[in-house]
Amino acid sequence: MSVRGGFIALVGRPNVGKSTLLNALIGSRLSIVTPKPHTTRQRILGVLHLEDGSQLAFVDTPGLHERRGRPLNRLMNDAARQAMFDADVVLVLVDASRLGDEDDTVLEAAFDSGRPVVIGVNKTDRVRPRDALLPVLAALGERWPRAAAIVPLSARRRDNLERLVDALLPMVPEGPPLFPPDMITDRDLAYRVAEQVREKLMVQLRDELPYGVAVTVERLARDEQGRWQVAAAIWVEQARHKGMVIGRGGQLLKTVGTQARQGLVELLGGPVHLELWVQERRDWSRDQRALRELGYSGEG
Ligand SMILES: Nc1nc2c(ncn2[C@@H]2O[C@H](COP(=O)(O)OP(=O)(O)OP(=O)(O)O)[C@@H](O)[C@H]2O)c(=O)[nH]1
Ligand SMILES: [Mg+2]
Repeated sequence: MSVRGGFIALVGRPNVGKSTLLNALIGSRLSIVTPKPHTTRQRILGVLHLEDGSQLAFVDTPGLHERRGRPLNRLMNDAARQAMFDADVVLVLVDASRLGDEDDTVLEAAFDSGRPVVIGVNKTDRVRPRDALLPVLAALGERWPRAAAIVPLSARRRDNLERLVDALLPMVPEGPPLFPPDMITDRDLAYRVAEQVREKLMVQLRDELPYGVAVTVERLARDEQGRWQVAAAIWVEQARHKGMVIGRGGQLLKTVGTQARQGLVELLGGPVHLELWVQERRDWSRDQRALRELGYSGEG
């Protein structure tokens, strides 16, 4: 059998489970996941190595959305659109329990890219009774006859992922390996550390605040005892947001620190000392220069 390799853009409206699916496919918590929409801000690669040496490189992207205005939102949409153009196959993920107009917008954009499109129908575990899934799949098939495949699945339960991989593999080109055998992502440790902290912040913060925080890693090193020394800055858009991140008596930041440290012990594979502080960078999500300096460069 021939060895294959290619890129699969994982796109969909916010919150459908793209990052959960990436992590489930690769078997590692590469991309952060929260119950809130707009969690992923930049693309991240996850390489699936198959037994015969074939490689499927999945590109998780920010949820495509209509929310315009802030340059950060534009960067997020651009990252998702660019990933489609760079891919061999576009995998559009939808939520089986909540299909809507926003999915149509994403599917239209996916077909416009000219790439073959596979529709992944996620969160099937939420559909009750189970038979109720059949009309959903039939309606999708009727509305999008150009889809190369429609695969029901549950990323959370890892249901039907083999069938998804079986559908995608023949759609990528034959050829020599694209990545070294031990490479599973293109993002470095500092990026993943910052994202780990942002994940816990997003979960803890209320209202609009989760969308106005950024995290940068200022120190990431191992001391002589083999303990990781991590220091990270949390950036807010307004001075008054500082207190909201810190919380009454420092409680919120403390909770974030405890949870992030636990995540980092798993990620870094050893004891971690974590230091966090909060700084203001006024209106950073609307400011091109600030976006660049906080790591949100044009290449998304
Ligand atoms: N019940 C159920 N929940 C799921 C499934 N997959 C993901 N979720 C949940 O859906 C929520 C959003 O998941 P994410 O993976 O962050 O979604 P996303 O599409 O990456 O979201 P954005 O990055 O914001 O665009 C989380 O609470 C997940 O646990 C699934 O198969 N079943
Ligand atoms: Mg995501």
